[in-house]
Amino acid sequence: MKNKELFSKINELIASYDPMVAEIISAESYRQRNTISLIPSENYVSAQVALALASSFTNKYSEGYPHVWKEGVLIDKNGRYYQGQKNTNKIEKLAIQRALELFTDIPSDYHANVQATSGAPANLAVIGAFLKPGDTLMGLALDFGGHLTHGHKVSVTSHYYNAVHYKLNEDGKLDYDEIEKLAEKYKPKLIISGATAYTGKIDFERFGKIAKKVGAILLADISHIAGLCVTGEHPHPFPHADVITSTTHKILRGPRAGIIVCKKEYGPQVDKALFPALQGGPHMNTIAAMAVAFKEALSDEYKAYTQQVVKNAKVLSEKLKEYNFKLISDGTENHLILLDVINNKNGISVKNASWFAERLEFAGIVTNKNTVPGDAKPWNPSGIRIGTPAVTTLGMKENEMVKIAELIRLTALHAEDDSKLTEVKADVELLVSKFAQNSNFII
Ligand code: DSN
Repeated sequence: MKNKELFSKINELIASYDPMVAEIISAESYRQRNTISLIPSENYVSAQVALALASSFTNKYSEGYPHVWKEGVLIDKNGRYYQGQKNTNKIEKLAIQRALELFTDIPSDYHANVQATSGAPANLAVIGAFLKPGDTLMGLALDFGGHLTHGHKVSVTSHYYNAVHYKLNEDGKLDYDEIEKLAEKYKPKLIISGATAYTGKIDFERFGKIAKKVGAILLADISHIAGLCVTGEHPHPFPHADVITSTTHKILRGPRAGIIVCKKEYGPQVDKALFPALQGGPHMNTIAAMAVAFKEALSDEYKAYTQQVVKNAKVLSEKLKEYNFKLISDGTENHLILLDVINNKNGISVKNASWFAERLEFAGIVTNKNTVPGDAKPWNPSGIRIGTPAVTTLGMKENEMVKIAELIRLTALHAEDDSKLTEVKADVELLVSKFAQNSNFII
């Protein structure tokens, strides 16, 4: 049975009990099969990841860990609070072992925690592991591509800690001399390198030197680029960083969850900061799905996938440039492209980025509005963020990127014209449904 038939049978089963829910699930599948997802943090999972999520592990409570720490040494001994953990211990140990294999060269020097329910709790746990309330952390400012949990004013990471921020330079690049100056001035206990909307390569070695100089822990939040780091398409944070965090559902194509990998010496405090300090029972079905996703990410097919993600981003960005869109940092060195659709007098611009994101969706192209460096109003940003992980999973290559650039251009040029955008939408559906139809991923 093909994956598509299998999942349609599963939905028939849901429909036989709850037609209302089944109908909404079908509608979402239809939406995904007929629109192009260019949101760089989205992807499609394999059937085996989806089915592990639906497994009996969802029934189990497993507070604690499949190990205990004794004087800084990890002991292979049941560290759970409830009975019935024979299999949860096996699956979590397997996920940890695969995570270490995937993220490190010398697994025995590191520790992995696979219990964070997403990237935000993973970051909170790491901050809690190393900082006391009131201590200083430093990260990239949100309006320059940083994340809420890197100390933004609406996040608990600035309510409980003293957050200071570095920005990008005028070319949209990290300015390491400036970061070093700020670190020397504010003496943060934790420096966060990583972003949600940064199109350049990150020099983790330089970050590591800066952190060392001021006595800070270096956290590399690689949620967006994890897949590129583990396959060599982007420099790896280790051994320069002390800890890395990542979501597992973006380019890693796993379940919606977070992972923390740290130098072994920090294992006890990181584990304690995640549970019991921050979370309760781990989601064991998600951990099972993570183990599957890590096996996939260790394969040659996955390496080829990440190479294609980068190639696709290059072609898409070059084509958009050719069409006179304004790209922050003039291109991309990863999978992510940031368009300034407002401040571009001599090229393609629109009246409002939020409105343009809606018009793109009308045409079947799903993106997100985003701040660009220097935006004064994060709620009314000037940018559109796009990326290639999802379309690459569907099997799209350079030719399709050229087509997608053309469809974005047409949408921008005719943004006010519903009938023209309906034509674009028909082209989008034709393009994506062909790939969705043949894909073995869950779409
Ligand atoms: N929502 C994530 C992203 O899209 O990058 C960040 O949390």
